[in-house]
This record gives sequence, structure tokens and C-alpha cells, in this order.
Amino acid sequence: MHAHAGVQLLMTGTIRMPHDLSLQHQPVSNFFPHGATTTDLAAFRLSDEQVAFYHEHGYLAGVRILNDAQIDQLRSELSELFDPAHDGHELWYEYHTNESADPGSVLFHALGAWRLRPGFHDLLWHPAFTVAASQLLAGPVRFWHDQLFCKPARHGGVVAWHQDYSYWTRTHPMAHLTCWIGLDDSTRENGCVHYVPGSHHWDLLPITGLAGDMNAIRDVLSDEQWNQFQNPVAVELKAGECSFHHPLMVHGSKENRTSSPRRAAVLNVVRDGVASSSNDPLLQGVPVVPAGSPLGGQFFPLLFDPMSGSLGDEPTRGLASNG
Ligand SMILES: O=C(O)CCC(=O)C(=O)O
Repeated sequence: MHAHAGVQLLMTGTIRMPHDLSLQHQPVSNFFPHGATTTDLAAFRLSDEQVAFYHEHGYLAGVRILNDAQIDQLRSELSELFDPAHDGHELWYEYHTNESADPGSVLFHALGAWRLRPGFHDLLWHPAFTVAASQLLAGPVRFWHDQLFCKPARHGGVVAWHQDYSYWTRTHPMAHLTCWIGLDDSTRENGCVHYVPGSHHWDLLPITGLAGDMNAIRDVLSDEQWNQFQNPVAVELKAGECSFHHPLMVHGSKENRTSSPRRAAVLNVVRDGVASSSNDPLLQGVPVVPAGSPLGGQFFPLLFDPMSGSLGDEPTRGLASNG
């Protein structure tokens, strides 16, 4: 572990806490507020209008999640992670970089940063995220996985139109939520996310791929869907703002045509009770959660229960099993 600001909180006397932060089911730093009272948490609640907007359109944009210090912390952790020689590389679920081999693919897409660095770990428990997520999911929030999507300056990589749940059918029922958090301002020019409002009412579409062909989805849309698809919304956000979207929302993003990077952290969560529907590992390197068993254990912590107001699981020990 490198000497991060805040990492001293991982040390107790001479005993070093585990290298894998997935063993910690509470914040390990003071980057984000924690220990908040119910009254404090109320400050993070979405308005009824925002919740209604999400249900009507399938997304909600422009919610501030990070302040400048938090953005700086995550940017600095991210810059280390770009170098494949970084400490903790073996902990990723997935790590894709694509310097030149395929100019049509995302340069950096990785799953599992929460296991590697304190800022990305503690972001999961940030009440600005968990309180809003519990409102949109209408229940307790359990972690599924995180993602980093980074487009370097003047990079041709796109994220082709897709619905997130098409990649998650190994979990059920569908009670999932995505939170996309900008670490830079995102604009039409640098490849901001676009949504097709109302597409969360569509059925699940077949997978047509994430990289390369932005228009691959055309082949699987009905004429009516194709018409609706003609009016996507470009979600331009300030750094530190987020957008939430429904697991069936059709979304994608174009290339970065600017001289600056477009970086984002994405949190994917489920309503507590969502179960595995697979006897294969749900994520690379994670022990099997038998089909029919709810997500839980080391890799799928409970983040927030609005009934108790508690932020996540109790301090955890020996969480190697999923149960
Ligand atoms: O960051 C992007 O461009 C795409 C993000 C995305 O597909 C997602 O958050 O589900």
C-alpha cells in the first residue's frame, strides 16, 4: 500500500490492516462524512420531484456528490491506477486498458477500485450517494460493483448504446441502480453520457457490444423504439456531480474530442435482497454465491438501511464467505 493521505487510519499500532479493502465494511478515512445522525442524513435527501423525475424518465442528472477536495483525492488515486504496475493490481475484478490495439474501445475501464484505494472504497458509504440511492431503490442499498470509465484527451473510444441490466442477468430480480460520478466536467465535446428518456420502460434488449460500433443497437430496436431513440439527452455535468440511471435505461457516450481527459467513477448497487441466479462467480475472483442466495458477505456489503438510518454493515471480521 502506498502512503496515501488517510491511510494511517488503516494502521492500528504496529498491526497493519488487510491490504484488500473489501474486508472493511465501513469508511477507512475521513474523506467523506460518516457517523452522521438521521438529521444530518436528511440534508442528502432528494426532493420528491427528483424521485418522480427518475421514475418518469429513467434517470436523474445534476446531483452534487463530491466537493473539490474529494474530487482531487479520487483523481490522485486514479492517476496511480492507470499504471498497470500499481500496488494491488491483483485485486481488480476487471482491468482493461487499450492504448492502441483497438482505437474504437475505451482506453481505461476497470472494476474493483473499492478494494484498492481508500477514496474509491469510502465513496461507497458516502451519504450523498447512499441516501439518494435508497430513495430511488425504495429500500436498503447493497453494493454490486464499481467501475471506472476514463477517456483520455483526443481518444476515439466510445461506449456504445446499451442497457446495464443486459450485463447483469446473473442477478435477480432487477432492482439495480447506476450512479455515474464525473471526475471532470463532462460535455458533448469530451464524450458525456447520453440517455434515451423513457427507454427504461422497454424490454431487455440483446447485448450488442460496448466498444466500437456506436450504432450496433439499431439492429435490435423496433421501429417505435428507433423513433424514440432519435432524441437522446446529452447529460452535461460539472465535476463532482452525478447522474443516476435505471438498469434498463439505454445510454452510451461518444469519443473525447478535447485536449483534456474525461474521467468518471461509477457505482452500481442493488436493493437489498437481490440474489444470484448463477452458480458461476458473479465477478472475476469472487467466490460463488449459489443461485437463489441473496448477495452478501465480503464483496457485496450492505451500504445503507433507511429504516435504521445506519450506514452499512457492522465492522466486519472473517467475511470470506457469502452469507
Ligand atoms: O462513462 C461512460 O461513458 C459510460 C458509462 C456507462 O456506460 C455506465 O455508467 O453504465
